[in-house]
Amino acid sequence: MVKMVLGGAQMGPIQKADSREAVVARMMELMRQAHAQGVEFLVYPELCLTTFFPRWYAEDISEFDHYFETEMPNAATQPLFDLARECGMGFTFGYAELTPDGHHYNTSVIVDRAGEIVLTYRKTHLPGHAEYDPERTHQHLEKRYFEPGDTGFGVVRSDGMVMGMAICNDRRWPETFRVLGLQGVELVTIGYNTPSQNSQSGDEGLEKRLYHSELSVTAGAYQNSTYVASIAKAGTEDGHHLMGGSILVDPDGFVIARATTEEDELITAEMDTERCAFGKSTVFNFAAHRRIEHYGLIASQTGAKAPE
Ligand code: CDT
Repeated sequence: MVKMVLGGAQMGPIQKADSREAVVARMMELMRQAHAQGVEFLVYPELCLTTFFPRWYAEDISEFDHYFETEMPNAATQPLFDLARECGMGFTFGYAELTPDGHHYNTSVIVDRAGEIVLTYRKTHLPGHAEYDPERTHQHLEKRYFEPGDTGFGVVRSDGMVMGMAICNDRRWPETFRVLGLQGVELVTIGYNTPSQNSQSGDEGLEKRLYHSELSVTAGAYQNSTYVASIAKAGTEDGHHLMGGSILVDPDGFVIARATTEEDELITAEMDTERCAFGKSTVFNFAAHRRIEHYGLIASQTGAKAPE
């Protein structure tokens, strides 16, 4: 069981022109603030070393390989790993990964207090589209630049608690949380880049998007009796607005910390993994109550099939 201060490091916008070194300096500043406030585990957003480049179309996708990291840590991120080790702080962050054999993933890692990567996750649910779509108000080309992740939703017991990761759109799928819940997860970390406007629906703006994000995350926390840290990259990147709304959520589904800006902003809350035990042993005691004989469709069918 672990009692500690959990931190969420919301990041403000990152422009195309910003260097990795400049971004890592901002991440380190947030880590120093977190350390001063007693944080022992810090959560950064999805794709937090670069601008959210899937909003741009490139005919030849290799033109965007410069947004990808070929190793982790690397020269630009090593100072962050070093600072975390000095502070005795675990952390997680997202980045675009290009593997030695040429695969492109939207990836996040958990780094323990000793500075070692202890879990890698590659995004499962890739939203958007693969080809330029002139009908949309803006492009969301994750299906063009990334392959669906090959890791699945794993967990790791690290620094005394069971942790797992999801990335952005994954949070909208209850399957994500349940697969992590079935492995006893006590902290789910989620980074996101969510445009504040739906590119295909003019009436889905910032307010609805913030609501749907919070609804998904608080439900996932409650239904699996786990803490969740859901952390944004926010603000206007090269003219395109991303919503903020970073939150930390307790195992009863209540928001225990909330960002109020669209800038680099630290949020913190006390967490105690013992609080996960009540829900996991009562209403969401999976061993006692789940009826898997009726859940087969979830793992055998993608599209919905309504009766004639
Ligand atoms: N980055 C990411 O996954 N964003 C999506 C936008 C959905 S609209 C294509 C999200 O679910 O927040």
